[in-house]
Parts: sequence; structure tokens; C-alpha cells
Amino acid sequence: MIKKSLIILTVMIFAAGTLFAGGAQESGAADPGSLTFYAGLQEDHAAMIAEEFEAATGIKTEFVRMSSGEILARLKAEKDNMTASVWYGGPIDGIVAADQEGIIEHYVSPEAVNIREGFKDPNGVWTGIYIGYLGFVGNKAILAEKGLAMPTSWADFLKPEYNQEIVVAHPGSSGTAYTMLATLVQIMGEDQAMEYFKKFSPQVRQYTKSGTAPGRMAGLGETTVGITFLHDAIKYKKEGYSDIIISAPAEGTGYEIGGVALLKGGPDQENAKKFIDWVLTKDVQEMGKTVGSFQFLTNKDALPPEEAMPIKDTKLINYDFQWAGENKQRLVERFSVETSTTAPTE
Ligand code: S7P
Repeated sequence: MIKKSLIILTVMIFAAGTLFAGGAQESGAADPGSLTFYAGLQEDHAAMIAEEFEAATGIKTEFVRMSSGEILARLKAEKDNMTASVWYGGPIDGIVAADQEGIIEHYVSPEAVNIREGFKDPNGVWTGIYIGYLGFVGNKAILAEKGLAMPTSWADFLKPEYNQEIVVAHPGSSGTAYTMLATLVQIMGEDQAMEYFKKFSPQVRQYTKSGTAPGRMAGLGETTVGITFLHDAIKYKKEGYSDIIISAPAEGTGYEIGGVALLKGGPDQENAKKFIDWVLTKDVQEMGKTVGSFQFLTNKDALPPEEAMPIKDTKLINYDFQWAGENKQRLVERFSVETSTTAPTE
């Protein structure tokens, strides 16, 4: 009798143990893990995306927002000990430059089939998530007070009346400002563009770290005019800075493809791929406008935000992203030397 009870007890303990082990295994297998991405787009956009991705997948998601030049510098420093797995947002020039350094893991997402031609790298170095046009922002009250017209050409910025009236980011830190630098080199040729910047730089009252700052500063009345991505100026105007006005240069302007890329050697590579696949979808691209991100979108089924319609016919140059990325470091160094400026750290 005792022997029989012992056998039954042993079987029960074993069964319970197996059940428990099974449960633990199940919850272990179900643990979706984590993800860290470096964000080159606006903080509120990155925060919303991190939250939504975590809600959709259970993957614990963190991000660090930096300007493009900062992301590139950080990735170079972390190359042998990567802490992030995805570069999300910011002009792809920076991603192309990172690829030259061997930092990018080429990844062609299955979702890339839904991205419009010309807005994805065939080898998976980057995939486009949005498109933004570079332009000018101004404060109409201050312009009126000073009797100044809103600039409508790159040439306007060299006029004496704009002396110390301009705020722009520095291409050493900012992807926006690098788009400006690469745009003018492509329009004028390198030597002439550098001559332009030598005359332009003394006109500048402040170089900021990020390319979004000039729009906000124009809205706050802290600068008369600035250079920025037009969608950022539209965002600030919509947030209530009603004196903001925008214009685009008559000579034509450059534009960004904001991209996403997988980082070589980063942790959580499978989660990183899931994230990349997810951000390329129509629904996720369309979420941008809920936080005031009014770029044009790259997914062929995604609807562009209404707010971007007034700038849809902006005259664009045929911007060469591969060339811009490959020449980024050299051009930034030359710009800094020719203008005797350095990128601000704050
Ligand atoms: O998210 C808005 C946006 O304009 O921010 C990026 C912009 O270049 C700011 O970054 P920087 O500080 O590097 O200039 C754009 O990619 C994006 O469209």
C-alpha cells in the first residue's frame, strides 16, 4: 500500500515538474526580447513609434534621438561594441556614409516591395521611409518690422540686409544642414559652393546643432529667417507659431530620403528586422502625421499628409544621395575649414 502511494506521489511530482517546466519554457519562448534604435527624426515621432512597436510586438523598445552627424560619430565609436541595432530616420546620406565605414548590415526587407522605386537601395543598405524638402522659414512679423522680404533664393542670403538675420544648423552635426551643403555643391560645383559658404557664414547669427531648431526659433521670434526642412516649419506653424512663413529657393532645392537601416553587430538582430519590416508598412508610415510629421511617404499605398500638399510642387534638384553620402566627411571638413566654424555640441 505504502509502496503504491509512493509511486503515485512520484508520478504526480514528475507530472507537476514537467508541467512547470513546460510553463517556464513557454513563457521563456514567448519573451519577445528588446530593441534599441538610434532615431534621426524628431523626438516625439521616435517616442510614438517606440511605444506603438512595443504595443504591437511586446518587444521592449528604447531609442536615443540624435542628429545625423551625432549618430554617425557614435556608431563609429561603438563599431566593435554596438548597443543599438537600427538607425531609424534622418537623411540617408548619413547611412550611406556609415556603410562606407562597414557599420551597416545590408537587409532587404520583404516589405521593401511596397516602397516606391528610387526610394530604396537595391542592396538593402537603406530603405526609405519618408521624403522631405529643404527650404526657408521666416517670421513674418519680424520681417515686416525690419522691412525685409522673405528670401526666395539661395543668392538672397548673401544680401547685406540679411546680415546676422539667419539661423541654420551646422552640417557637422545636422543631417538637414548637410542636405543644404550637398545641395549647393551639386547646384554650383564644389569650389563655387565653398566660395558661397565663405560669404554666407558671416551672415549667420547662429549655427544650431539640429536642423529642426531654425523653424522653432523663427516661430518664437528668435530669428528672422532660417533654413530647414519645410515639413518641420509646417509642423511648428500648426502647433501655433502663426507668424511662421515658408518659401523655397528659385534655383531649386535639395531633399532628403529619410531612411531606416540595420546596424552590423548590433544586439537583437531578429527584432531589428521585425522593426524595419514594421516601419515600412503603410499604416506605420501614416502614423507620422499624428505627431505632426508631415513628410511625403515612400510606401506606395500610404497617403501623404494633407499638410504637405502646399509644398508638393517645390522645384527640386536631382539630388545624388550616393555621392552625397560618400563625400559627407570630406565636404563637412572642407565646409568647417572654409567657414572657420565647428558643429555646436549643445
Ligand atoms: O523628423 C523631422 C525631420 O526633419 O528631422 C530630421 C532632420 O534632419 C533633423 O535632424 P538633424 O538634427 O540631423 O538636422 C529629418 O530627417 C526629418 O524629416
